[in-house]
Amino acid sequence: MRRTVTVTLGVVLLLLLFAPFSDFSLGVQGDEPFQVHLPVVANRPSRIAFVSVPPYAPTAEIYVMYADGTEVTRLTHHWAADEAPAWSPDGRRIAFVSGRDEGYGQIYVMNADGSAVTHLTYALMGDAAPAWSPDGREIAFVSHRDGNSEIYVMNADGARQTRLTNNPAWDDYPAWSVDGRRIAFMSDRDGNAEIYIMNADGAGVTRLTNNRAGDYDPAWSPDGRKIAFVSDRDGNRQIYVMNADGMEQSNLTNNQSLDQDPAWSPDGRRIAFTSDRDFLPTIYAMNADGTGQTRLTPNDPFDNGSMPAWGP
Ligand SMILES: [Ca+2]
Ligand SMILES: [Ca+2]
Ligand SMILES: [Ca+2]
Repeated sequence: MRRTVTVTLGVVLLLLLFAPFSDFSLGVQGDEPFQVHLPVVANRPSRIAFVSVPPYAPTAEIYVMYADGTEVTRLTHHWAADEAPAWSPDGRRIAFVSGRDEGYGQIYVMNADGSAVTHLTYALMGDAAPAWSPDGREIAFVSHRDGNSEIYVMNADGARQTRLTNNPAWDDYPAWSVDGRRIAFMSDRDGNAEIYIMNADGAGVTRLTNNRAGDYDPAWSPDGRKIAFVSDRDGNRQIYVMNADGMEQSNLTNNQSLDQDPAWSPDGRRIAFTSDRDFLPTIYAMNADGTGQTRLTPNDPFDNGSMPAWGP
């Protein structure tokens, strides 16, 4: 009996002694033995932040996943709605809109892992649609603080909140050009929703679309040449793309469902968007020419996703 115990103990000790070494030898005999020990930032896939209402939860929360739809991680945990995520250019922070303090939306920022939530705006009537400038120093956003929807800009820490548009119309959906010199936005100042661009100081407003349908939500391509946007000119909301001067407007999605919220991948080859073609809104991505439309969030009847923001 005693000998059996001793032998068993000896075997356990031997296993404990050699376990680290066997792990090590397994590691060095693998195909890429040292990859797990080195920073792999250069090979890290890009990430998509998005909004989803979890099962049995009262409101929307912000999630992040890799661009292939894997490793979905929840970032916010609050009974109030959290939505409209926008990446800082370095991928380290996410601006978003939350009703957690005032009950109506205000702009917040958090680290990309959901920590260090900071409250940036406190306006009456609420703020929305944060969009980070390409140099990371400023955030454009929408506010109703002066009586109607206008585009504003502030430093990324919330300082120097400045109005850029001054028009009784609905002005919304700011999107920076990659060189930081211009902001595309939507306005119905000429009778219905159209896409406009202006200089980053609010001057030089130029209309890019001109039709009787609604045109919304511009998104500048990373090379600065194209603007994706949403239009219901063909009967329901679809994703379109045009040159940055408004020429060559073409349809990328063409179906009976609602497709919206276009967001370019950092390499400009793909566009993520929200589609309700599977009943609930979910995140899709397609090639920049509209081909290869694939669902990213799981094909589960309870899964839903919207407002994708494609980060580095
Ligand atoms: Ca929430
Ligand atoms: Ca306005
Ligand atoms: Ca229009």
